[in-house]
Amino acid sequence: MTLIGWSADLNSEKEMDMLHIRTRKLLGGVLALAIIAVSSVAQAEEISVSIKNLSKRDGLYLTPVWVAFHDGTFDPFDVGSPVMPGGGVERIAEDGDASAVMAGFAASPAGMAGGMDDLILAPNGFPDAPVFDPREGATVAYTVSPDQHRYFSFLSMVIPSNDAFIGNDDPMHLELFDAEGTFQGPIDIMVYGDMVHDAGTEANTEMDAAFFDQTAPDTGMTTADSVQQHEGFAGSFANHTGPRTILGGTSVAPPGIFFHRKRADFTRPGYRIARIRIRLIPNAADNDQGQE
Ligand SMILES: [Ca+2]
Ligand SMILES: [Ca+2]
Repeated sequence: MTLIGWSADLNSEKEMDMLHIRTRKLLGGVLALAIIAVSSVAQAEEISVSIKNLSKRDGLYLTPVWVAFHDGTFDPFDVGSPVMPGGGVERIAEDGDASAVMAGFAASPAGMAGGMDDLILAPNGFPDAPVFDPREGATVAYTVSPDQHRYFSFLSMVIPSNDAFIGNDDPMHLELFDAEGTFQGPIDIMVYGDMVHDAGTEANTEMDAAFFDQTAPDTGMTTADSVQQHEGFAGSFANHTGPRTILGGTSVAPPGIFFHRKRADFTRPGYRIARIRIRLIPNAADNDQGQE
């Protein structure tokens, strides 16, 4: 897990200065008013979330990325344990379908407590499917509150595969704000090839795999294994077994997408799948106050 990381907070000092300015402006008023005003400063932050597929040309695709901002209690999978059959992780990992995880999130304690989730699309790449092509990126802005959205989670399917996906196991690992509400960024989450999970819900036959000969959702040979690090495609650096289908192969549906034997092999040392970059967007009101 040391491969997920982020750099030091560069913004907290400025934010504290802003807080002090606002607090001083309220000193003439009643104490209760000051407390309400200061807490409102801490509660509304604009952030940007940028997803980038880092795999090279003829490399891997990623389905639209499910992202969530929550209180740290939403935990849809654990490495070493099977996922719920037919649940949100299986649907994402096999078909890139986020609807089940979004429904599960909305009904969860984290969702009920004001958690927020979204599906980040990449509409400019492959026609008719908002997937992240190799090298493609997208950025979305969100208004988050340190109280309700302290932690960040994400999930996305690796294409092509039977049930390979990326996402954080520990729902409290990616901390946007500390307990005092201070933004912990700028945050860069690097996802490497050895962080690709196998959902354990479908055999890695490389048949009935998205982009190859999968004809309908939820097909393939069902398994009930634990989530684990993905072994790699057949014939990959880490997995020498079986005839190669994906690596060096060309997709069937949609047709004609080539997957390079090395550039689509996420088990090669240092292979970079994706980067998720989270930044605080400077607040226009803060800037006005700073200039006074
Ligand atoms: Ca977990
Ligand atoms: Ca599998």
